[in-house]
Amino acid sequence: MSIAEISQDTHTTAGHTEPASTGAAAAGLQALRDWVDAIAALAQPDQVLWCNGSQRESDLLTKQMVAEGKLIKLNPEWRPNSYLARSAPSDVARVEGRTFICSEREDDAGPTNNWQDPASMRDELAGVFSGSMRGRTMYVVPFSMGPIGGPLSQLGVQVTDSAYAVLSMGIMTRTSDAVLDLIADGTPWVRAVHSVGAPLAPGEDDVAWPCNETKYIVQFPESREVWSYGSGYGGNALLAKKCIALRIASVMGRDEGWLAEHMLLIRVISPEGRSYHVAAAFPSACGKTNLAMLRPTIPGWRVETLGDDIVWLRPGEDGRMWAINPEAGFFGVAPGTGESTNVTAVETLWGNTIFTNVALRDDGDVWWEGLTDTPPAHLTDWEGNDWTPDSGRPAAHPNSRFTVGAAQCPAIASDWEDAVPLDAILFGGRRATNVPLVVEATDWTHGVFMGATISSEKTAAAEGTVGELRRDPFAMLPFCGYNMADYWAHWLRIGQELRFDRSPRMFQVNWFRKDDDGSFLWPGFGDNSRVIEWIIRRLDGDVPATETPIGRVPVPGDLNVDGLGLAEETLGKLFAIDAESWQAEADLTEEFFDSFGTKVPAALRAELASLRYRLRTS
Ligand code: GTP
Ligand code: SPV
Ligand code: MN
Repeated sequence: MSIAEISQDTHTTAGHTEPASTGAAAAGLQALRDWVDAIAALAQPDQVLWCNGSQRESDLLTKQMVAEGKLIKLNPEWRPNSYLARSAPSDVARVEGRTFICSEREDDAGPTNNWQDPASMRDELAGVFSGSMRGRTMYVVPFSMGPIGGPLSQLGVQVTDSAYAVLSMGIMTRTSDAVLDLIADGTPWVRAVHSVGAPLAPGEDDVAWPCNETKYIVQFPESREVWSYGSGYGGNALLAKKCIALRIASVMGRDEGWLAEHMLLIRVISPEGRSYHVAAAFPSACGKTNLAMLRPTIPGWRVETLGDDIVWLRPGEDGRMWAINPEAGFFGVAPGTGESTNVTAVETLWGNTIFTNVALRDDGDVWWEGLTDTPPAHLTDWEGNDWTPDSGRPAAHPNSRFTVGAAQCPAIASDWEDAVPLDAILFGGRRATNVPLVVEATDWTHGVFMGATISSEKTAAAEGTVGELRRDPFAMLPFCGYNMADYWAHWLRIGQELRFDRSPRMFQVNWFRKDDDGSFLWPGFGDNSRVIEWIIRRLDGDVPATETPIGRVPVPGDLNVDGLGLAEETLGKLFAIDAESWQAEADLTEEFFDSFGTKVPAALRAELASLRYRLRTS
C-alpha cells in the first residue's frame, strides 16, 4: 500500500501490501518482497508502506510529522515549504565507535575499522531488531544513487521506521517507483535496514525524536547490506549516503575497478572560457560544501557546482578519469554558512529545506552561528530553550544541518547529473600548523602518498574531541568499507588504468593554517579561488613551480593575492616548510603505515623513504 492510498483510507490498519508486479518481471520483485516481509516479521511494525518519493507523499508525511510534533513548520513568508527538526541531544552526529565493517575476514576490515564476525553480528542484530518497530510504520524506500538507469548508478532499498529518514532520503536520492521496475528486471540492489529502536507500546505517546541509547551502524560488505539501529541522524540514518554510497560502494569499486570517494565536485571556468573539473577530498566539516559552491573573488573566473560530499570515479576507455555525484541533494553543515562565506548555499536554502538542530527565530525563520554577523536578540535554541546572545552557548548545534535538493542550487551545472572528465584532485584537512596552503604532487604515486597520509583536526561531524589531530587518509577514515591499505593499493592500480597524460593531477591544500595568535592566516572561502587559479595554471603548463621536499609550491609572485592586503610575512608563514617538523610527521607516518603490517604498498613505503631523503638533504 502506498502512502497516498493510506491517506485516502484513514481507517486502514496494518498490512503488508506490496506493489503489483507483471509477468516475467516478477522474479526480481519477489526477492524484494520476500526481504521486506522478512524484515517486517522480525521488526513487527504496525504497517508497511511503500514510498515513491513523490511531492504528494512528502506533503502527507510532513503534514503528519507536524501534527505529531516531530517537525516545526517554518514561516512560509520567509522559508516556504521548510521545516525544522530537533533531534534528541544524544543523537546529533555519526557514531564512529558504533560503526562496524563485518567482512567475512577481519583482515578485510583492517585496523581503522571496527570489525565483528558477521555471524555473531547477525545474531546480535536479530536480537535488537526483534520487535523494534512495534507500534510504528515501516516505510520501504526504493532509490537510485546516480540517475535512474544511469551507467554508473547503483540501486538500493531502505526500510525504515523513521518518517524523517524517508523525507530526507527523498531529497538526497532519486526515490522512485521506476527503481522497482529495474529491480524487477533483475538489476542488483543494496539492502538497507534502519530502525530508530524505539518501539511503542499500545497507547504509548511518541516523542519528537525517537532513538535508542544503543546504536549499531553495520555494513556487511560481501552481501552488500547495511543494518542501522538506534539513531535517526544524518549518515547514521540516511543509509544511501555514507553507508551505501561510500562504505558499500567502496567495496563494489574495489571489486569492479572504480572508486567511491568523500569528495566534492566542481567545474571551474577560466576567464578564457575553458572548463576544468576538480574533485576534492576533505574530512567531514572541513569545507567541501563551501568549495563546491565557491564564488571566486578574482575577476573572470566562475565555478559551477556538481556535488558536495560524494563522488564516484571510474577510468574511462579514453584513459581519462570520469566522475559523477551519486547524490541528489546536500546535507550540509549550517554553522559558518552565511552571506560572507557561502552566499550560494544561503540562496539554495530559500525554501523546500529541512533544517535539523538549528535555532528558531521568533518570526518563524531559522538562524545559526555565522548566518548573520549579529545574532537576533532572542531565539529558541536547537534544544527548544530560550536563547539570547549572552546565553554563553551556541544557539544551533555545531553539527546542525540543512537538507535540500541539489537542483535548487543557483550555481548547479545544467549537466550536473552527467559524468565529467576529471582534471585535478585535491586533498585537504584542517591543519593549524605545518601544511602549506597548496602543494602539488609530482606524479600519481606521490599524490596517493599525499592522500594516504592526510591528517586533520577533528570536527563536530562525529562524536569525539573536537580539534584532536588524527590521520584521515583520503578523508575516508570513517567511510572506507575495507582495509585502508588495500584501498591505497587500489588507488595505485586505478592510476595505471589512466592514460599518463590524461590522469588528473593531484594537490594538497590547507585553508586552515593558523598564526601564533590562533587566527587563520588565509582568508579562505571565495579567496580559495586564487589557489584554484594557480592549480589550473599548472595544469595548463602556464607557470613553473618551486620544488620543495614535500612537493611543488607556487613560485613567489605566481599566487594571485591582488587586493588581499596579505603581508609578505603572512605569505611566508602560509608556505613555510619546517624540515624538522616534517621529519617528525614522517616518523608518525611510518608508525601509521606499520599499523597496517605488510599490506602497505611498497610504492608508498618508497615515497616515505624519498620524502625523508629530500628532507635530510634540503
Ligand atoms: P561534511 O558535510 O561533514 O562532509 O562537511 P564539508 O566538508 O562539506 O564541510 P563544510 O563545507 O560544510 O564546512 C564546514 C565548516 O568549515 C563550516 O563551518 C565552514 O564555515 C568552514 N569552512 C569552509 N571553508 C572554509 C575556509 O576556506 N576557511 C575557513 N576558515 N573555514 C572554512
Ligand atoms: C559527514 O559527516 O561527512 C557528513 C554528514 O557528510 S553525515 O551524512 O552525517 O555523515
Ligand atoms: Mn561528508
